[in-house]
Amino acid sequence: MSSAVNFIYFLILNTLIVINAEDYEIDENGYVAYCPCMGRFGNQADHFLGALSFSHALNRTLILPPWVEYRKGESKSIQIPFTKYFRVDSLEEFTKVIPMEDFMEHLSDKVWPAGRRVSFCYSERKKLDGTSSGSCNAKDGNPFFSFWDGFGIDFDKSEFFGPLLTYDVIHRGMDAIWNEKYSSKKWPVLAFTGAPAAFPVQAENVHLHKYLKWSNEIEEKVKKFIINLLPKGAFIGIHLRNGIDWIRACDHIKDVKQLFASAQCLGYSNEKGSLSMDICLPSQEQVIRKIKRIVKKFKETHKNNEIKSIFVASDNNHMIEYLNEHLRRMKIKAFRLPENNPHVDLAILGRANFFIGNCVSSFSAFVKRERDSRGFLSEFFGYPNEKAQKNGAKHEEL
Ligand SMILES: Nc1nc2c(ncn2[C@@H]2O[C@H](COP(=O)(O)OP(=O)(O)OP(=O)(O)O)[C@@H](O)[C@H]2O)c(=O)[nH]1
Ligand SMILES: *[C@@H]1O[C@H](CO)[C@@H](O)[C@H](O)[C@H]1NC(C)=O
Repeated sequence: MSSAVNFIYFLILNTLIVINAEDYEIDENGYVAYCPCMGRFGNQADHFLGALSFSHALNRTLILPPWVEYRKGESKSIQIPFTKYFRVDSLEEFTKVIPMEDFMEHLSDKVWPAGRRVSFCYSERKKLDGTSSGSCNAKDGNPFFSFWDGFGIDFDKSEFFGPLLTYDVIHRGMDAIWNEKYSSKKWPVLAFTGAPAAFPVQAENVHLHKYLKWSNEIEEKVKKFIINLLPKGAFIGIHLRNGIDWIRACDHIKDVKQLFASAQCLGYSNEKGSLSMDICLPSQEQVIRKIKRIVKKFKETHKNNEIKSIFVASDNNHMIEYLNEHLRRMKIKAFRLPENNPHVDLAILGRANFFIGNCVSSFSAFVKRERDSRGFLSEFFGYPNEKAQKNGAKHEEL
């Protein structure tokens, strides 16, 4: 090789190294890591917004954890990189973040070397067999083990931060107390056994959803589906949560005032209504009635953009035939994704001209938040109450 070519190689190599070093600067203010160990996607997304708010309040970098997923017939969870579903740059507009894969590969040896890894939990977590060991036992159970072990992380010590400290940095100036008790010099990484966040997401953190933007991969799939498979024209997206686990969960509504995400329609202190079976598990008749009503309402306000189709997302029964049968006269057809893909389902629901969700479901809540941040319209099955609505309408007429 000539020396000129060599020199060019040297230049390229050097630039690459510089870029690399710049990309992975250490945050002297420290990091927050956690395992999204509770629930499935909707639950984890609620927790994520809280964790984002928490790390922002402490002025630490949030280590973006992979999403924890469960596959039928597999006993261990699998971890999907955060960036498979979401963009990093839009989150950076709000606060400091780094994907966990990048942190572990490029920074952990310097910032958080093996032998000095402390797990944080509110109070002791018993071992799987129920015995006590004065530890967070951060890797005990599923998905706890798979999550941390997937990165080769072992914990050397536990730190119980309760009962003096809580995650609630929105009230009571908790952020200052955290930083006082756990300086970034001594505690570069606060690694929590679960999300440093509340479920459901606190009202004050709902707006953070605007920084959560779907990855290009998901956006591409959404575009393909809408362009190639849906008829031209406006469409309503609906979420039908009706699997066996949900039917069982709805059994509990008689014992509680709120269930899962229900605060999104009932208000956090039930100031906007109370739970009912119509809200948790609407009947087929209620579903079709609500759709018809929305179609008519939409027609009045969007004269040149009538509803042409319904996009159905569901964990179980999409009711496609039933919907087609009952919407034939309105010349509206129902569609679904050919495959089971929760994230593409969510992203399509986010794009619909109107959305009808399940108020109790945190899966629906994801869509509602995304749509709110864009000023798109949404409603819920069974809410507001049909009778109340009719009375309200009569009232207005008088
Ligand atoms: N593909 C697809 N999957 C869904 C749909 N609704 C629910 N699921 C699946 O069921 C899971 C429900 O759990 P979450 O996402 O936590 O939401 P949730 O409705 O509040 O339900 P629970 O947490 O189980 O009480 C989702 O993560 C999906 O895996 C849907 O419309 N489409
Ligand atoms: C927040 O952390 C950054 C380093 O990531 C630092 O430059 C900045 O001064 C900190 N802000 C405050 C208010 O402490």
